[in-house]
Amino acid sequence: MNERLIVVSNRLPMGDTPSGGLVVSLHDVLAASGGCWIGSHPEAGDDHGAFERIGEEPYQRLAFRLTQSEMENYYLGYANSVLWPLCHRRPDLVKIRPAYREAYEAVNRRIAAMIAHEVSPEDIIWVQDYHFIPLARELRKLRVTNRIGFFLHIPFPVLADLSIMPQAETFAECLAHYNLIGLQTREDVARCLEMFRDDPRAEFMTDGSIKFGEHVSLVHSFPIGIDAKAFEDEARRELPDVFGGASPAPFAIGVDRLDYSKGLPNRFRAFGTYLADLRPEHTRPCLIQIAPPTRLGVQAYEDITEELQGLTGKINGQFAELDWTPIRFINRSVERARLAHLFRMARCGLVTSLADGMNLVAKEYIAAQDPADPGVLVLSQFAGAAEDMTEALLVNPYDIEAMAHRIDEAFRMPLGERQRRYRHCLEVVRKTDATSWAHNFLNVLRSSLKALDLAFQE
Ligand code: ADQ
Repeated sequence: MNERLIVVSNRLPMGDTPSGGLVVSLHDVLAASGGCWIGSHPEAGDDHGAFERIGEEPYQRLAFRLTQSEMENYYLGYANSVLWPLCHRRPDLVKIRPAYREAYEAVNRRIAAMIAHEVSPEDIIWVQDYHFIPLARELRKLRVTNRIGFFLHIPFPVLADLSIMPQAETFAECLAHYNLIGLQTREDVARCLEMFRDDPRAEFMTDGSIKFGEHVSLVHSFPIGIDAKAFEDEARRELPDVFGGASPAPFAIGVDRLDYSKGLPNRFRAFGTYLADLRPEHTRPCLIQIAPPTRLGVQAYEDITEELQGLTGKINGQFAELDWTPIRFINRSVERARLAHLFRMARCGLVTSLADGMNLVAKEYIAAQDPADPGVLVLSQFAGAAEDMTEALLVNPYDIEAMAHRIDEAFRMPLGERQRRYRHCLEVVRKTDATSWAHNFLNVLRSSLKALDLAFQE
């Protein structure tokens, strides 16, 4: 059998040296299977009916270009102003416009038609994330009978919020066209099953699969991870002088895309409360927050940027001294080697998401620590990572006082306890790494389908 893996994601990863857990792990799997990766690229040719082929080795990359209107209505619109806020429990930020939904459906139809031309009978297709929920349905309409799996990188929405979505009844139906629905956590699986249980069209089979019309799907959790070994190695490399000669006081670090789901205002407020009420006298701790802007053009992202600039100004205005700036708010992305180095130097890593599929920064922070003198991860109970990393300092990010106390605890924690917690978290990071994520998903996709094929033959 000459099986190829076809990965579909919103954006095509570029560059010869891939970085980031997801890209690296898929890169390896694709290279081994001689498969192909399909995704958008801003410089792809604008032939609307065919992919542009970029490179052949070690696997093919097939690019498509999104038009200006598709960017506005499909990407910034339906994907990031409807589905993203809805899945992150911010229905107040959902913007419903008919043009968004139409563009979302149209892009999924267009890409499905292009994939249908590419696919061979033995291929398996793995669709990534909320940009492409209807893709399997569109492929099935074109009589593509291959195995198709789907992985949702963000939280599965709560049932009560689903009805806010335009054409809410199609959500379950679209998902049911996938043979395997992969989610980050067991809690996500529970929410997805609750949705199917609430839907009279869905029938639960004795083997745990769900029958929906003529389709049978499995729902399973596959916690995503990082390339742990590579990140541990990266953090061990000596880098000269990241602070330009000034040796830093103990500091906490946050690294996030500048997104309202990451709980940054609450984090800044908690740090302010820590400075005001808990900081030992004569100490000058800092919070280094690295947060490059994303999704420019969506109002909610402009609002959060402004709110954070205001908070930084206020807290620094209140506490700064001529030679001490308590919050350093850096709106840029930082290269990975430097990031790993900063993680290792930081006494405390802050991940305070209000909702988050997994949060890879939590795993990167742990992988970067020095085992002889590790820092402490303060982790939101609402990040998917908290389901397994139970020895991080878990916190409710809505509780500012509690977060301030967690920061204090992290700065004061004795070495023995730091090491114990670190070792437990590191074990989780290594066990649920990027490679096992991809392999586990693909193994279940293959084996579930064998079982289903047999069932259909009987
Ligand atoms: P994101 O919301 O992007 O991912 P996250 O999982 O934290 O969140 O991944 C961010 C990645 O970007 C990390 O590797 C991080 O190091 C990097 N990064 C962030 N800020 C950076 C900066 N300033 N400079 C350089 N690198 C930076 C979505 C979901 C998550 C889920 C992932 C993967 O929202 O919940 O964990 O997909 O499934």
